[in-house]
Amino acid sequence: AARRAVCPGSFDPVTNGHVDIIARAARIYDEVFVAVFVNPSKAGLFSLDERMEMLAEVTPQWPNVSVTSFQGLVVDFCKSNNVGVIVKGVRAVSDFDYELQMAQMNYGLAGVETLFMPTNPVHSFLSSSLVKDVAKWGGDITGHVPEPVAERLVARLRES
Ligand code: COD
Repeated sequence: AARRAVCPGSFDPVTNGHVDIIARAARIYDEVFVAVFVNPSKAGLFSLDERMEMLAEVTPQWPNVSVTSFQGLVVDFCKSNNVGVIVKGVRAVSDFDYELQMAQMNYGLAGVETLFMPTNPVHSFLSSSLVKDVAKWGGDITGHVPEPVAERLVARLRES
């Protein structure tokens, strides 16, 4: 059977930290789903469609990666799509605390495993929210997000 993994997240927007984890997961598993979590209680800067478009734009070089979305529990997404592993990037010890709780909950709920991947240190301090904040105040985000994402960020923040 094909070994399938999922990289779940908000991806509002996708950063180079996310791309690094997706690329590394694509080397380990036969198929990787990048699944954008639909959070009804949080609007975000980009719509679900925009987030998925950007993810597709920056992952064409990995033919075994596909971009999708999900509502509800990540383990239910796993069940419906025959996915056995959740891949998570861990930036620092501070991430580990909450990620460990989620991993244990997800294993308990459905026997779905979690693979923790240590972030490339060049992305340790990177998050979607920091990128949005830096871009908002005119800071340089080159190297933190793929070029098409940087362009969309600048355009979106100019609108507001
Ligand atoms: N370097 C490497 N990896 C990174 C970096 C970085 N700089 N930044 C983020 N990541 C990785 C992390 O693994 C992170 O979890 C993932 O990318 C996604 O990041 P975000 O910020 O886009 O997404 P989050 O943290 O908002 O996503 C949270 C989930 C949507 C994964 C989580 O809330 C979830 O699974 N929700 C579904 C509901 C559910 O099942 N809840 C119960 C869980 S027990």
